[in-house]
Amino acid sequence: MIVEIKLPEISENVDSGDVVKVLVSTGDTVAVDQPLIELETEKAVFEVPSTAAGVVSEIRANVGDTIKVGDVIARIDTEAARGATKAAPSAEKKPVTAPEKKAAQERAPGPPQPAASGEGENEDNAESLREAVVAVAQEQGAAVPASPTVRRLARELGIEIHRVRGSGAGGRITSDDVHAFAKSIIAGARSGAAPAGAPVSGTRALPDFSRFGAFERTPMSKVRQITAQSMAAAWHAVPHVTQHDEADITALEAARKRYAPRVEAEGGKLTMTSILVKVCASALRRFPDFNASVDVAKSEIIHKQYVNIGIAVDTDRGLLVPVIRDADRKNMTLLSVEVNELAEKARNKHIMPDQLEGGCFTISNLGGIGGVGFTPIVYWPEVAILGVSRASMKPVYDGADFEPRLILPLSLSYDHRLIDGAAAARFLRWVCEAIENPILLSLEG
Ligand code: CAO
Repeated sequence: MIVEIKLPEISENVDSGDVVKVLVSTGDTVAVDQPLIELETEKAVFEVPSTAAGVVSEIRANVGDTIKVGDVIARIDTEAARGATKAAPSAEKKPVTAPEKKAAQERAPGPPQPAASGEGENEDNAESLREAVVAVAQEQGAAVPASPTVRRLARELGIEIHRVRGSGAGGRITSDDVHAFAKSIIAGARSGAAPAGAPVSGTRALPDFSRFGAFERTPMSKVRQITAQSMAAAWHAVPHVTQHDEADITALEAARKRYAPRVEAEGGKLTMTSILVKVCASALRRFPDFNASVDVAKSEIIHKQYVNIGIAVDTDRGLLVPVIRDADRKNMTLLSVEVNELAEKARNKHIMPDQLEGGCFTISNLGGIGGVGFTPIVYWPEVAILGVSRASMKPVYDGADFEPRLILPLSLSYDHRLIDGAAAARFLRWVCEAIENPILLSLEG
């Protein structure tokens, strides 16, 4: 029997992706869950597995194609499948199962959406509001509606997509819009005038490096391109300030070591990161302005009633930020299991786009590598991010003597449009005190 393998539902608001790699050839024997292609969407790069075992009789997806949910990727002859079995689960190739994905979707309240028209507003108002929202989002470098193909075209032309005005429905940017924008830049350059919305520093013409020495050019990976876009956009949209503080984790570290085997028996790893997820989830409940987004177009603040925490994970493809849903409702063992699992999936390309969205606040722990402090970039549309550096022994004066104490440096970057310095200092102090006195989590968290 010939089975058609179609592109399954990816996540909310993502209905297509670009084929980055084709991982099988016609005539190959494939097993269930074996990756067929690598797909890039606006959110992530991930592998799409086969749902049938057999021999590949046809491949419909080619590198560079944009395919939609429901499009046929390959045809598998299941009858010719002698010896093709279910892929053996391994740490390297642990698949994301459909029930896992469904459970994640059911748990997930979904990502924060661009503001839509309020109830009761007439259609004209709704349309102008939508236009205003798109315009502001574009000015701020926020996520803008455009297909991966159009984004790629903009990248190839060295144009920052959020600078382009979309003429399509709901402000969607078309390839004609990108071409028109490119022409306006060329016309502006010829006349010596900078066109409105001309690209900023990142896209300025580079010098001729060969004047200074030898060099080579290598293509940016997809994850690197996405990171470059979202970091530059956040940098332009959010006025950043970073607050630094220190927590004494001497007692916590002893407790972590004591209880680590218990958590390990449940499949988790009790680390500073998973402990901080618990502490920050409680802090977000106590300080709701840190669990918010700014809607500039409506002059409104969106306070979220759910607490989803993103974890920055260093992978060989670059930075990925998987999200732990409802972190405030999970105990530390569960959180430790989930941090471990999501970090593994991110590293092994098994993370799905919907596991990378919907975050309220992000934790970036560089302490396993080193460093005494850094200024993380707020992960827009969130309003704050906690940077964690390496804990080290320091002499702390207790009023009589210097005591050796294990001190953890913490750096909180925040969106100063919404959060003032005093509020940030209070938030971070509370986090430090909760780390030093975990009873605060029960009393106030
Ligand atoms: N201070 C001192 N030691 C620390 C520490 C800290 N802040 N954080 C972790 N460590 C130690 C751990 O205790 C562990 O030591 P042992 O092996 O002796 O137990 C070791 O460092 C490695 O920790 P880990 O990486 O296994 O676990 P983690 O939960 O601490 O980190 C994760 C998980 C996903 C956050 C981490 O692997 C990672 O990817 N970090 C990089 C994040 C990043 O790139 N941020 C930058 C974003 S902006 O570009």
